[in-house]
Amino acid sequence: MHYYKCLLTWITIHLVVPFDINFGSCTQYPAHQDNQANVGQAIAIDPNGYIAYCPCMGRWGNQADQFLGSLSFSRGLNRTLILPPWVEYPEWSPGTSVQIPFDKYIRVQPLSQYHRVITMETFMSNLAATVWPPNKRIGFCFYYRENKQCAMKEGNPFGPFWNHFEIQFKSYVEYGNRIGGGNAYYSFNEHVRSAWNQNFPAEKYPVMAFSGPPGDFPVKAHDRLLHKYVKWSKFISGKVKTFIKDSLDKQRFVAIHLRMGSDWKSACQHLKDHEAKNYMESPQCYGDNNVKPIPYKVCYPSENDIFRQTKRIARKYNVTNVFIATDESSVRDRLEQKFKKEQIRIVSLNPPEPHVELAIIGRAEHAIVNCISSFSGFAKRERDAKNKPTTFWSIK
Ligand SMILES: Nc1nc2c(ncn2[C@@H]2O[C@H](COP(=O)(O)OP(=O)(O)O)[C@@H](O)[C@H]2O)c(=O)[nH]1
Ligand SMILES: [Mg+2]
Repeated sequence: MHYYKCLLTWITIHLVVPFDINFGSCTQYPAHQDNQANVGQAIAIDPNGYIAYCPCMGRWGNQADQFLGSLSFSRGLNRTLILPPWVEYPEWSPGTSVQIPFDKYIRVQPLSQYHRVITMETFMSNLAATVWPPNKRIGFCFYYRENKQCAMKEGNPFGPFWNHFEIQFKSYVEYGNRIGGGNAYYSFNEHVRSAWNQNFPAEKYPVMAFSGPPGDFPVKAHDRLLHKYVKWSKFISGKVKTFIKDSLDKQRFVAIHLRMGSDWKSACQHLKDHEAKNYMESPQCYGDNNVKPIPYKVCYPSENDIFRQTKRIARKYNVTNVFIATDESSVRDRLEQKFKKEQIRIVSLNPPEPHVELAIIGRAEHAIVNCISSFSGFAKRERDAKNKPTTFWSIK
């Protein structure tokens, strides 16, 4: 049955329809439940080409940060952005990764108000066989590693990411020195754009598949504003709604993000050992031209400071509920005890779910977050997009 369906599809694509419509290939990559409607749909082919990339750096915070630069880059080049699955690293299986469809967490439709996008599952299931046949699969990297090859699939998550879609690269191109080096992703710049288009025209390179995100980390100030097109999926917002109804009795609340796990403590140690004016997501609170060293406590605040700062905000907003999102539950437990005496109730999500916690922070009257953390950065951008106030630990 499957064979006949595939054959029929092939005949339809190759003999019946004009070149710019595709009705699907034989391999189906499952989309998230919110987006099932797309499977098997007729989809127009973008003659300007596509951009694909592996979100191969960091976890959610980093991936979501670099997604904005990649979105902006794609619009500058006027190519459709293929929305990659999010890469997650299961705790129970160190050294491996899993690919989670983009639209499990973030809606596709609002993004298309800014630029043309398609999920990687939909692209691979419906268009790849025609637009990007195996002999056209060329990997793009900033610099070659050795033997004129990009390390597209070396190590985790690089290998598992492309293998998830059974993608093999036939050849490679390096673009760093052909496109103006450090400015390669500023595709709104006329010189940069024409360098990309001249070197890599869509006819020869229908898909530019990048080994990593074609966007800066941390996200540039102008691209941060694109967060207004980033909306939580129904899957996440449904969970948020339930939590606010059941655990907060729909009452007003303030939220705090405590990034305090052991990996973070070692990362913050860098600020004790070296003077740094920029560190990870720090431009979100210090801007791009900070001149003073960043104090350690901005990265890793003391529990006393957290207590005082939170109490002040709770009083200011006249709320008795404080939502805590954290990667270190022992800090939360100690704070819970301290706040009991203040008639303030600490609420958190149990079991923890990072995306749902972030989305809850997005709904609070006020949020205090970590300037250095890209996970916090997501909350800050979402709240800015909604004109909601946010402050940072240990910054006046
Ligand atoms: N459940 C939960 N997980 C968190 C929280 N903060 C951090 N994490 C986890 O730690 C990871 C931090 O990595 P990343 O997102 O790259 O942000 P960054 O390292 O803080 O810049 C997140 O993706 C989560 O998996 C939190 O408040 N709640
Ligand atoms: Mg990180």
